[in-house]
Amino acid sequence: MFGSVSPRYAPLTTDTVVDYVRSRPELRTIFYDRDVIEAVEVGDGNLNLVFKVWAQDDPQRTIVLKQALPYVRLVGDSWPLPTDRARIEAQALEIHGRLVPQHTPKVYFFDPEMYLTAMQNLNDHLIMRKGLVQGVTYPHFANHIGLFLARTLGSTSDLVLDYRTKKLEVARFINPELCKITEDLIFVEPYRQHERNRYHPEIEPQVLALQADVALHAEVADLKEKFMTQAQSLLHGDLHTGSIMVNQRETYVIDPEFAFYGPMGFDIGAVIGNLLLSYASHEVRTKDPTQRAAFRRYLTDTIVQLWRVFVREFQPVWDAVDPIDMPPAYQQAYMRRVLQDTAGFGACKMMRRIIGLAGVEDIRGIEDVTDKSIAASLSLNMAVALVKGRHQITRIEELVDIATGCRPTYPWTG
Ligand code: SR1
Ligand code: MG
Repeated sequence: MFGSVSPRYAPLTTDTVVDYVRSRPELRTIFYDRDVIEAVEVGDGNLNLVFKVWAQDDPQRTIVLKQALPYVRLVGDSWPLPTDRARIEAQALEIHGRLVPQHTPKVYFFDPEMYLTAMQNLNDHLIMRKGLVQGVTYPHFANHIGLFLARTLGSTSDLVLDYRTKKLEVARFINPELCKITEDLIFVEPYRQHERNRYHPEIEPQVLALQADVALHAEVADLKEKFMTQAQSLLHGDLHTGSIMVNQRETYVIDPEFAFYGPMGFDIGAVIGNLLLSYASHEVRTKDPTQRAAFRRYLTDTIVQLWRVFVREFQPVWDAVDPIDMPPAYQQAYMRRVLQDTAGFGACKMMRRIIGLAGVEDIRGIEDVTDKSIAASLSLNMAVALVKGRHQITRIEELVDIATGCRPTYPWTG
């Protein structure tokens, strides 16, 4: 255990959640005494309880309650996890809400004794990963997420915060156990035989080759070191397409419980790596070549556009720095480093989803094992090419070209 849990803490159930809601003064403008209140537990993530709660006669009056469990839900109480992550998430949501309110769910309150946040129910939005699996496109996503990344990463960096605030913020967001999950699941376990790995046996030859690739290990070690030591900006820390809710008009970023001060490229890479996993999955998910090409074009255009928007929206940060301290050549080198980090971290995020404990529906949800192996093989080839090729990348189009130039190795020949 990580310290003691509050004596008031009890995991909510569908039987207790309604009384809890009625007890909260912050919710009196949403739910009235006369209401019949209904609730369902909908958490399908790896860690927490999530309840949707609504008034029976007016389902538009609705909220979500997210409560931390003291262990990893995916595995059980053999893997304890600090409930302090709920505080981290609430404080990150507060910052995101200030910087990009249009992309952050409204928070009604945080209960520090129940490790629970009450927030807007994004009822009209879908987890982006589910939409991408279906081949749905989101025309505003690139602009929205590019802006989200520029604002949240730029405004929390040393380029904007004063020296003291930045260091106090780094301290406030120290998140060791959640970072340790990332360090192990993303930077360690996929590259060795490990009991927590979960790849399907058909892909084993390619996994074993990757696990024997010493040059790859050196690159991953480099990225791990950067993840652990570069307190560049306040990261979301887990910005995959399961942490994004979308519809045709809007984009919301949820679930920043892995937030900490780390390298910007980790968040940008998470988005791009997951878009590339979707790209790989449609090698088999979309059988019609014309449809496949169109959807993949959407994915690659999105990657290019989100980076361009990120750079454009980051420009006001550069416009405000002292040009003697940070001349244009430094600024360009900084952005190039972020781009190369993006490629490397995105690639590590792809490999972990194929080999490691927590997979993603895009790939692991493919039922036919041959199809799944093709998509997994392509994902791994894209990821290895990106990790190894990232030092030469100077433009986002080059990142896309490296990834889209790959083919699956499966089925094996010879
Ligand atoms: C044991 S937790 C596995 C994963 O779930 C979260 O969403 C993070 O991605 C973490 O790595
Ligand atoms: Mg999450």
